[in-house]
Amino acid sequence: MIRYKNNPVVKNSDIPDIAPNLIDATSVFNPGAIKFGDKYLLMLRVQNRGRKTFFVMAESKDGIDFKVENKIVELKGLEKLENKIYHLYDPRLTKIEDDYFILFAMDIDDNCSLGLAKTNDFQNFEFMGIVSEKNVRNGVLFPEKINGEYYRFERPNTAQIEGGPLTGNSIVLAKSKNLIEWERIAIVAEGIKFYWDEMVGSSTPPIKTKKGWLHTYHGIAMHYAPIYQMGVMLHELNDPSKVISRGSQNILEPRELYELVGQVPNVVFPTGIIVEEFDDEGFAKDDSEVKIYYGAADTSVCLVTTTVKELVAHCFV
Ligand code: BMA
Repeated sequence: MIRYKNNPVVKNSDIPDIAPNLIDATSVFNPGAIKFGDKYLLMLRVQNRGRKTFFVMAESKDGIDFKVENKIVELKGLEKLENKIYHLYDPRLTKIEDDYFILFAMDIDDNCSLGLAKTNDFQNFEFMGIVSEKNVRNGVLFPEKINGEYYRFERPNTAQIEGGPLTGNSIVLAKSKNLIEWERIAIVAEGIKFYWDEMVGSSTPPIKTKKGWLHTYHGIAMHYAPIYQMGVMLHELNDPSKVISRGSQNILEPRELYELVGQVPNVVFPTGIIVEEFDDEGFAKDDSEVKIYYGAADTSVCLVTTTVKELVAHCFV
């Protein structure tokens, strides 16, 4: 994993003032990422000084220099919800056929659930609904149907960090006929006590490779103050409930100052992945560059690059 030398790629000072809600933004982190035509897009999680969260789009020609839009993303239909909405955050972007989907965490009422939205142009967004049971976070959609159904990983929030947030120690595979109602199939990964990934949750949407579905996740070491890191695992193409191999070590951990110090120290939290090259059958090419965007210390957006081949290899370390 090679950190971009001028990280962070987006920081709070890059967020334009958008009156009245976003003036002198406090932090920007955990972005969704996607290639849209010849542009790289990020859907940023931006916090204002009231610690209220907003989604703001940013675009780039090279995946490095981002221009942040001068407007807050509006999800049409969200206003019809009767629930009390506190925050929308940690968006993951997936293209399925001709549509682009945003799966994100929603702090509502007394819990966190997954929300889904759809767009075709990244200008108009349609809220599709709350699409999980209560207490679920870290949803990532597969980019294609498997045996005629949609798939995702999700992370039930069932573990309480002392003095911290409700988190979880299992990643669950679920399937759906319509993207709205989901049926859980199997636990695919659990936290491993005393090591780097005691708590776990999916990071970025799965990537189809010839070797299997490549799935990045975050692991939290809990021995003292939490340390958020990133790992990889590989799932069978026709049946992602089967894990081919899960790396035993993290592939990215807080080391640089911008990861060690900030709003929440010791955090790398990847949420966006862009693979540059796919073959004609839709498999990510072995030698293709992979860009991974992550939140650093819940304060800024950073970039690491690697290749498909290296990520796959690390599933077996
Ligand atoms: C998790 C989520 C993430 C956040 C991380 C570190 O529980 O809330 O959004 O980046 O904690 O604070």
